Amino acid sequence: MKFGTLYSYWSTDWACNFDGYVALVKKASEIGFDILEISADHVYHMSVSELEKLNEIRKSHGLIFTLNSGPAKQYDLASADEAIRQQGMDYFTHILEKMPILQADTLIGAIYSYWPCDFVTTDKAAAWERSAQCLHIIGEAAAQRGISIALEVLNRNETYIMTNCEEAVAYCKKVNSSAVKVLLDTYHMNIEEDDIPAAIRYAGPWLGHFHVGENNRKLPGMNNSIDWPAVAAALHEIGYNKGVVMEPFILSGGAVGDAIRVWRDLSDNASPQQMDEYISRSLDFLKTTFA
Ligand SMILES: [Mn+2]
Repeated sequence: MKFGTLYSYWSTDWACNFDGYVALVKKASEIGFDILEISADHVYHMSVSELEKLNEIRKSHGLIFTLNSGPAKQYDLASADEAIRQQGMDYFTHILEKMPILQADTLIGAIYSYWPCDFVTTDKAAAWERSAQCLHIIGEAAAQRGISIALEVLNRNETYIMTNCEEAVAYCKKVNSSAVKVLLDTYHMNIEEDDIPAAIRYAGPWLGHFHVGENNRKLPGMNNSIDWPAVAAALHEIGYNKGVVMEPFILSGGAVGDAIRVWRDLSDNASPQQMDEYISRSLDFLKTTFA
C-alpha cells in the first residue's frame, strides 16, 4: 500500500497555486508520504508548462500525485440538463488529457455528480441512468490512457447517489468500464456501513482507492474511533495494494471549514509545527498498523 494525504490539511482555503504545490511536495516527501492528493480542478486550470515543471519537482521528490475531484454543479454528470452533462464530460476529458503530464494514473471523488450536493433534485434512478452513461464514456477514455477512476461513496449528508459500498459496486457494474472502481472512506463508512471491514471485503477487486480519517475527520490514530487493525486486516484480506490517503480536516474557518462543517477547532489550537507533528505521527501510525 502507498500512503498519502490530501493537500488541503494545512489550510482553510481550497486554493493552492503552483508555488503552494511546490512547497507541499517538499513537505509531504519530507514527512515520508508516497502520495500527495491534489485538486483535479487545479490541474484543469494549470497551464501545460506549469504542470511540466510541477512534474519535475514531483519526480525529484519521489512522490506520486492522485487527483481528487468534488465537481462543481456546472459539471454534474447526473444533471437532467444535457448541456450541463456535456460540460461535465468536456471537463473530465480535459483533466484526463492533462494527467499524463503529471504521470498521474488515479482520478477520484464524487465525479458521478457534484459536491457538496444541495439536494434540490433527488431522483436517484434517473440520476443513475444519466451519470452511468456519461461515466462509461469517460471510463473508456481513462482506460485508453491507463488511468483508473475511483468513485467516492459519501455519507447521506453529502450525496444521494451512493452512500454504501454495496450501492457503489452495483453502480460500477452498471457503468461497465474496467477503469471505473470504488473509493471507500472510513469517515463516510463510519456513518453508513453496518460493518466497515465487511464492506471492504465486499468491495474486493472493485476497491480502487481508500481514504482514511477518524469519525470526526481527525487524523487516523488521533482518537481511534475506527477499528484500524480490523480495517487493515480487511484490506490485506482482499490483497489491496493501492493508495491509502488521509483526508484530515481539523482547522475551522475559511472555505474548507465551511464545506466540511468544521464549526470548532479540532486541532487544539495547533501551531504550524504541531500540525506537522500531528500528521507525521498519524503517518507513522498508519504505516505500523497497515504493515
Ligand atoms: Mn474522502
